[in-house]
Amino acid sequence: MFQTTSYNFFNQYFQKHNLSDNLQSTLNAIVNACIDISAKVRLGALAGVLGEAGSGNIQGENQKKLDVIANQILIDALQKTPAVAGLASEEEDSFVEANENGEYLVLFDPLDGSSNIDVNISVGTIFSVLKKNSSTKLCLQDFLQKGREQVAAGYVLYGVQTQLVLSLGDGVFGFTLNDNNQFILTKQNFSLPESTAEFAINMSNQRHWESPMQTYIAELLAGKDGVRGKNYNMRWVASMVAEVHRILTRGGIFMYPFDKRDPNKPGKLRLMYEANPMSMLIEQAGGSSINAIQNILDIEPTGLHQRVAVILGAKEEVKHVLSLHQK
Ligand code: AHM
Ligand code: MG
Repeated sequence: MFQTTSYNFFNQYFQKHNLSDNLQSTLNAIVNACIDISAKVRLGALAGVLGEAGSGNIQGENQKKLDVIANQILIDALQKTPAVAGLASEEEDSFVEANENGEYLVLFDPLDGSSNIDVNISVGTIFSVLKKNSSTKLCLQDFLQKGREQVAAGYVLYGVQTQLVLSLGDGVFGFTLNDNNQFILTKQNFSLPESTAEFAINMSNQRHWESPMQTYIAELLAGKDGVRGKNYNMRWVASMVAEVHRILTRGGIFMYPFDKRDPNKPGKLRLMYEANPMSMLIEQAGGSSINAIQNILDIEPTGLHQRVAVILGAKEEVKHVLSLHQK
């Protein structure tokens, strides 16, 4: 059972990490926006927020009403925060300016797993915080930093409970939203077992995968009778936030590999809004994360909406997937 501590997110945790006022206010803005989003998600049909927005985003995906609402809540909150120089969202065509003298950049997927909104399955907000390194006018180049450069990364999962999972580069901490809209620290230092017997992948894409991924999944499906010598269980929620939360909590490996459906897309997930923040959390919890051939956190980004193959979780499994791709 979690040992709920009596101190809350907004003071002791920040103090413990000795965070600057600017970083504190940036994180506060993100977290408060997520508390507002959580309230909308919870009410669903009662607030008239379910269903399609009737619009599409830059990536040609249909937007749900809640995608649009969550995006706007975050933009409004961040633009009002002087410490934030700019932001980039999965739902925006290009980056958005915030404050001229801001120090931080916030990148986010406002509502990940949106295909699950209308069916009442967990969704979440994923965020990544970078420092603006130049003193010149905000430009695209400011955002194109490797995942390794992230100052903070996290997500808020709107699930059975609303939980915030955050890393400032010093472990991964979990907070649960209470009835007073405060995030209370409920998990110190998530720690990922190096091995696992549980995997997550969308099997319906199997015929489109490249051969190393075909080999890997065939090995897992062969269970005790195959080369891996043990039975594996499978889960697929289709919400990366829920999937990563499960892996941080009880271990596992998650994959959205490259597939041949569209050769112009090296994966479905986005490097800057999904892969980088989740990779930082997984690495900080003792796991690893690759795009099949290299560590995701070392990828030099070339575009804000860049897609990437993602294989993350238990170290031993990820290492095995890497070795199959090196053959
Ligand atoms: P989204 O950001 O548009 O919701 O898409 C990302 C989601 C991930 O949460 C999830 O892992 C994946 O898409 C599910 O894809 P699929 O529908 O192909 O199973
Ligand atoms: Mg997403």
